[in-house]
Amino acid sequence: MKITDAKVIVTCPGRNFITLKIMTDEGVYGIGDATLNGREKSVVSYLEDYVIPCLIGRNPFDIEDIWQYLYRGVYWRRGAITMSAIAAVDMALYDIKGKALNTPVYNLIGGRSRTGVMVYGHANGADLEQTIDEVGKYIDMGYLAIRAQSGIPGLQSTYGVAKEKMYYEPAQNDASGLPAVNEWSTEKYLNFTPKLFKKLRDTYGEEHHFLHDCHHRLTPIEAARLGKELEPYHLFWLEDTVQAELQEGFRIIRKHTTTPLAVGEVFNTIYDYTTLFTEQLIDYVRMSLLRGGGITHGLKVAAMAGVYHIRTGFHGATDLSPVTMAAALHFNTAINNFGVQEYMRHTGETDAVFPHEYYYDKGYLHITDKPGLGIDIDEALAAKYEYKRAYLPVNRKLDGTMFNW
Ligand code: EZ4
Ligand code: CO
Repeated sequence: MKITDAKVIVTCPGRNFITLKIMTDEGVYGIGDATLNGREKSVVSYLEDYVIPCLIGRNPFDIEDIWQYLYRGVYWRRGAITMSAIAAVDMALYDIKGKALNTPVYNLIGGRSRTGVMVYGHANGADLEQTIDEVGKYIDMGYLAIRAQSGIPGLQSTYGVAKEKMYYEPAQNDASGLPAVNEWSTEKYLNFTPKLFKKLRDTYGEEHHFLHDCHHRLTPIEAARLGKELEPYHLFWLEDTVQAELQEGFRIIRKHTTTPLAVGEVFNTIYDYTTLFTEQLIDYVRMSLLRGGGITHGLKVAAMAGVYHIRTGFHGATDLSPVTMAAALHFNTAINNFGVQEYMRHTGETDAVFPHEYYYDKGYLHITDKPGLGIDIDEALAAKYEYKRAYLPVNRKLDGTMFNW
């Protein structure tokens, strides 16, 4: 079998998605997600101008060699753009191999390890009372794990609080077409957040898993304080407490708290994790297959994580397309050290562009035995939605100082 052609499909059914489609001489094609929220066109160029010419004529079954060619062979390694582009190729090749061998992708990487993939949903409200109510709605929908984010008294905007409750959309411009500006106070946040989780446990008891995302806004010692104060409420995890480039910072957090830690949605290779893994400083790997070089690299990361008692909890926000979700579900079904999968729902508009096999039932996502990834793109429908530049917000402290979003 030979790759004969490949193309990049740009669409915006409510938000921007980039999809790579690889075609073969036997008529089988595969698709992969290449969406990098807020910087989408950089990956389009990377694929069209540099990657696609290298794929033509290759045997699509040689997934490892093609991966290494695109990683080692480029000299300029790592980074969100490079690794997202490689991920798109990798997902598409697995999709092709599954279809060609007439088997679902999970059978190519270990087979079935579990009956379903536990997911967590996103409950959020403008204030404490509303957030408590929103969590109740997720419990009513059967979710076993729920992330809770709330507006903070005294701050006009907070990460994770959306107007459209089910479909959180972080990328949207301000009136001038530039990034919206959020407002931040670590003091207000740290004083408020333990109250939220106390109220959640008082209201709903111990049965459900509760999660929370700090979105990189604390220093290690502040994260240690929060982790410690949240201990009585038994969180499933506390996510992205600090700006994560400094792996050594996690030593301080770990020394002070037993609250489980998750990190990595902005990471893109196994090398971002070496200190975190070998010193057992975290509990969950957040790097999605999209950001981290696809299934080929994800398998290596999960294998190394497993040695250190670390499980997966992949990023699954609305800005990762249903193609990444399909790939993640095959992956999560096959590996042993799966923990949880983030599931921020896509809108009906997006789901129509990406017809898929996976479905939600009572707290779990399930895949079917359809060969490949069980995902497709409706190109005619995709063509109706023109790309719109949309930035992620930026974040400033109350005195105007530029901060982490
Ligand atoms: O901010 O995917 O856990 N999920 C998150 C997301 C990220 C977005 C950025 O594009 O932190 O909301
Ligand atoms: Co996050």
